[in-house]
Order: sequence, then structure tokens, then C-alpha cells
Amino acid sequence: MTDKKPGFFKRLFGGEAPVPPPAPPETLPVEPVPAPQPVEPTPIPPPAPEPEEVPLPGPPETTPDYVEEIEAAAHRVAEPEPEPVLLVPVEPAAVVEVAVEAPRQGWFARLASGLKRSSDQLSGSITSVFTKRKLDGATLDELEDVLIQADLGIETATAITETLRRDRFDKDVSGEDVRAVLAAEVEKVLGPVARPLVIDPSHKPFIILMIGVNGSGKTTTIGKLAQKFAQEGKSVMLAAGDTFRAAAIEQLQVWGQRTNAPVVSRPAGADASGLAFDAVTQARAEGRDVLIIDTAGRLQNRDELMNELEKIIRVIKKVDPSAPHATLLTLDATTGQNALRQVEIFGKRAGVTGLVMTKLDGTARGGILVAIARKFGLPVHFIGVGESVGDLEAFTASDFAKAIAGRD
Ligand SMILES: Nc1nc2c(ncn2[C@@H]2O[C@H](COP(=O)(O)OP(=O)(O)O)[C@@H](O)[C@H]2O)c(=O)[nH]1
Ligand SMILES: [Mg+2]
Repeated sequence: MTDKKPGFFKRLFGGEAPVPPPAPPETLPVEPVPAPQPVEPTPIPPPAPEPEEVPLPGPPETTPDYVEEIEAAAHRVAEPEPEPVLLVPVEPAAVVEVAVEAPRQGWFARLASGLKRSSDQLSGSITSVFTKRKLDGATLDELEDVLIQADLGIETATAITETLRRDRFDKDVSGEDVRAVLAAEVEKVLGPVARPLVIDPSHKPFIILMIGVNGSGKTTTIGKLAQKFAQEGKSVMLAAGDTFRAAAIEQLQVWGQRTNAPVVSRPAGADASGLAFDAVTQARAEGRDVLIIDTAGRLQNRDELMNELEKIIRVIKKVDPSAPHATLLTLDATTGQNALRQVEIFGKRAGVTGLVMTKLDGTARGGILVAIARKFGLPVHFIGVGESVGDLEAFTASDFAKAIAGRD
């Protein structure tokens, strides 16, 4: 499944007719996942009784301030897409191309159109900066701004401008030259983190813990992974560890039915770590190859989620001290810069082993993956490019780099 599919760029950039989506396996009715009901309205945080006095360097029991940030992230509607940073308007051709994209095609087309929003923005800005200009300090500063606005991160932006300064200063430089440097730099950063999720068969079950803020795509990704593993002939079990909401449990059960994977669940409100214990024990007794445990992303009780996660991990370890064998953090690509903070905090509290970036099918903020890769170096296993079961693909650095730089 890590194989790069042939013809990606031809289709990505309009060389060949898109391949029609494969007929769905019979276990997969095409109806969409019932949209996870926001059962409760987004809680409006009570007017925080902000104490005037600054708390003393606190005992470790106090709620760390990052929890508030994560909580805010969990409840926040995705940040609005940034306005393109255009110094002159983009050529209309780029806009037309986006509009012409068919709405439902194979996953390649959706990845392409998703990243196209990022790449169009970047390419348009780069083109406008570099039209008929010799490379001087002001141009490099403008370019650096454009790259930072595209969420690529300051280090990557600087690396790109420094490469150009070194090699091309005072020479004529085209947008295409700049995109080539951009693609090379992005690939350099992403190459080391584009690593497949390897299911070590010596663990039976291989236990995957899925974590992330509310709405980031945990449950959906679990369904997609269950399908992938089933197609590889693995026997999969799912655990409905988001015990906060009945709807979350039902959502996983629907995925279980679609993918023929039994779902271990308890009624809403039950203790998630107890459920995890049951699931690990049962998966082991049944000789399952893979157990994927869902968790709650909702943080209405501040530190509670993180404590609960730690407890789930402790309890799993009681059954299998080597588990969880993968702790995957799902990141919503539309979140932008806040994703960096999520990686940091979940990494500290739950020991993230790998990332899945979801919702790359419709954002101009795909560049954030580059910033995350450079800062944390964590493996990026998969990217999500849609809501359907087939919309998860192994992450490849070169394709992503070329696509985001708008090169073919
Ligand atoms: N467009 C798109 N939507 C996605 C993707 N992954 C998940 N979603 C949607 O995002 C919403 C939240 O997903 P869910 O799995 O319930 O998130 P969870 O709260 O982390 O479990 C659902 O409507 C999903 O269908 C993706 O890759 N692309
Ligand atoms: Mg969920």
C-alpha cells in the first residue's frame, strides 16, 4: 500500500483522463458516514473566572495552560482559509483549472485538487513576486513572506530564500526556478518523515491508539485503516474508546459493519480505559492481527482527556507491556498553525509515534505539514483526502512536494 501509484502526476496535472474509482467492495455500502452529530452544541466556555493574581509557579496538579489551548482547538471551527497573498492577481488560468475539477473522482484527483489550493496560492504569489525581476534583497524578503504565509514555517522559508540568495542573487529568476527550489526543499524536509506504518506481526494484536482533537478525523481514519488492513488479509478489531458520546460509538460501529471488523464497545459514559482493557484482552484471545482503539477528542473537562489517555495507555500496558505499538495523532490540515501545538502537547502526554494528516482534499494550508515535519521529525504515515473509505493513502514526499510547488 506504500507503492506510489503510476501516472499520479499525469492525472494530477491533467495529462490523462482520471481513472474511475474502483468498484466498492460489497462490504462497503456507499452511503456516507452519518455525519457525527454534534450532539451537544459547542459548549461555550463559561466566562473564565480569570483570577487577577498570577498563580505562583504551580504544583504540577494545576491544569497546565496548554490544555486550554488544546481545548480551544478542539472547539474551534477551522480557521478561515487565508486570503492569497497576492501582489498582483493570479493568472485566471489557475482559477479556471480549479473550477473544472470534477467533484468526485479517484483519490488522486481529490488529493490534487486539495493540494492545488495550496499550490495555486503559492505559485500565484511566487509568479507575481518574480515577474521580470532580478533577484534582489527586497524580492527575497517578499518571497520569504509568501512562504511563511503558506504555513511552511520560518525555517523552510529561510532555507529556500537562502538557497536562492546563494545561487541566483542579481540574476534573472523565474517563478519556475523558484518553484523548483521550493519543491526540492519541501521534499528534503518531508523525505525522512514519509514512512509507512509497519504492522509488526510479532505483536498479536498489533495495537494502534488513535488520538487527536475533536473532529480531526480519528474515527473516520480508523474506518479507513480497518479497510486497508482487511484488504491486506489482516484480521482487525476496533474499540469504541470515545465513550463520551453515544453518537461516537455508533459512528465506529458503522465503520465496523462496513469493514467487517467487530467493534468492542460499552455504553456511553463508561470508563474508556476499562473498555480498552476489554478490547485488548478480547483481541488477544481471538488472535486478531490488529486492534485499533478510538479515543475521545472532546475536552470539556480540561485535563481530563489527557489524564484519560494516560490511563488508557497504562491499562493497555498491563495486558501487553509493549503496547500501544503505534500511537497515531490525526491532524486536520485545515487547522493551520495550531496543528504544531497539538503535536507538541499530544506528543508530551501520549507519546505520539506517527501522524495522519486528514482533510488535505480541500485546504490551502497543506504547507503546515512541512513545518510539522521540520519541527518534530515524526513519521507521517497517511494522508486523508476525503470522507470515504478509500480516501486514505500512504504519504509520499516527492508527490506532495511537487504538487504543493505546482510543478509537473
Ligand atoms: N474532507 C474530508 N473530511 C474528512 C476527512 N477525514 C475526516 N473527515 C470528516 O471530518 C469529520 C470529523 O471526522 P471524525 O472522524 O468524526 O473526527 P474525530 O472526532 O476525530 O473522530 C467527519 O465529518 C469526517 O467525515 C478527510 O480526509 N477529508
Ligand atoms: Mg470520533
